[in-house]
Amino acid sequence: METPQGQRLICHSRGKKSQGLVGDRVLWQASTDEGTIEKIEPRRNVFYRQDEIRTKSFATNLDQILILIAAEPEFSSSQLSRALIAAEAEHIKPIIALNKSDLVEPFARAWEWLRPYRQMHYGVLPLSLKQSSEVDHVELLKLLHGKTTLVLGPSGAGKSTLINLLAPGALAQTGEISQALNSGKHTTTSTTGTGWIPTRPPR
Ligand SMILES: Nc1nc2c(ncn2[C@@H]2O[C@H](COP(=O)(O)OP(=O)(O)O)[C@@H](O)[C@H]2O)c(=O)[nH]1
Ligand SMILES: [Mg+2]
Repeated sequence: METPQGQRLICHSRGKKSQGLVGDRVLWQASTDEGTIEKIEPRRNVFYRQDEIRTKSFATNLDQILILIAAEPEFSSSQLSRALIAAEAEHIKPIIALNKSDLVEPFARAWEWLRPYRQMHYGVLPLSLKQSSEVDHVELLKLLHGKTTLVLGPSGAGKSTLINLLAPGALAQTGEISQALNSGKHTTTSTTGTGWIPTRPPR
């Protein structure tokens, strides 16, 4: 939990099980060394993570999601589609970005493969996050400015690189949420790392 002053506290919920989601706004009360969540404010939307087996609430109060994929490693079309559907269902704006444009051949292949998405109203933003010149990211930075954005994409796409670029040191501070997409009995080999970053300007 983070206070309006930017102080971070570990808070427990009143009930046995935490009902909180990433992005929740809460009313809390200080206890001796930490805090208790008294109430979760109404949510303006909820982003769900879904697979064949279950649906799990994942993050809330979002302005948009950034689906970050890259020329390499290959990405799964079903994960891309699921993310788009989950966003549309909650009226959250999706942005698709294809990273690693410096890898010319795989990038051209992926770009071609994304043609249907480019032809829908989404568009796809080409990126090379490793090239640290601001000019390359100015478009993305404009889209993220002042917005609460959930960044998701497969492992290796460049999420950590992006977060470091936006807020050097943020990874050490906030940590990163990583989890298997299909954990449980019918586990597949696909794993997705997801990082959440508030892209609002610092207070
Ligand atoms: N060639 C190339 N590599 C990149 C680019 N952006 C990130 N990478 C590299 O891709 C790898 C995975 O990036 P990382 O940010 O850790 O991905 P994450 O798993 O989504 O957090 C790292 O070795 C990065 O240095 C890029 O634009 N071009
Ligand atoms: Mg990472």
